[in-house]
Amino acid sequence: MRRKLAAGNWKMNGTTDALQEIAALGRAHPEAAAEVLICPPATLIAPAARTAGDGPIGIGGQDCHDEAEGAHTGDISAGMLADAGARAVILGHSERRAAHHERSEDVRAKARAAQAAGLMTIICLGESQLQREATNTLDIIGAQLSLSVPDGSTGENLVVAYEPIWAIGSGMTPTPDQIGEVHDFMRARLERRFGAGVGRSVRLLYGGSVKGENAGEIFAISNVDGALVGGASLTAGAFSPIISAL
Ligand code: G2H
Repeated sequence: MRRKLAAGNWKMNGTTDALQEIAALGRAHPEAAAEVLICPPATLIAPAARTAGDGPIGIGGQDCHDEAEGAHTGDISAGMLADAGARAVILGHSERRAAHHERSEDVRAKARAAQAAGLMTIICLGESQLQREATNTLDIIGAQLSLSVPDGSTGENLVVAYEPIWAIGSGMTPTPDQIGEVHDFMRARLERRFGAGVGRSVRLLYGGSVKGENAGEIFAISNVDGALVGGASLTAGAFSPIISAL
């Protein structure tokens, strides 16, 4: 039985004032059956972890370097994220693949480093509008999945998030059939690569314009184990109904 997961990706939003949203979320879901994560900007990870304390909200990062330390100005290692109180890290988000030219091979190297540092990795995949129209979406997803996910991944240290690029922050969501087709495909691929035990234990999240109003319908889709949420995770008021829908 896979535990449901709601992960909030704050992207480049939030200063110390926003910590009150984490405190409020913890108060609203003191015994959440689902796992709840907030991934704030790196500057807020340590104070967010202090705010979350031993409560139900876990804290994660949004990226890490693939090396443990060294001459990499501006970068942060997985061990540093863990040291600051993170238990997870988002990797390969399409905004990083686009703006920082991250290839799936780079994402895999980062994921290997993060898993070695004890972090749960949330690896993001997704096709653009152009790719959906011009090619077979499942070919794109299959290639990203096999190249981005490291060998040795398990149900504990790997979560995969399907985020069609055209649905991110756009208000557009795919149909339930479109989401289900990709999630069933990812499940089959993971089972083929890692065996049924591990393949069935990896959680698959949907991401892209998830909000309180559409969360219930999305969570009812086969092989959707939760959501990676951007805009609607920035306040406790907006994120709370999504958690409740899990
Ligand atoms: C997709 C998602 C969070 P939003 O980027 O990863 O953001 O929910 O704002 O579309």
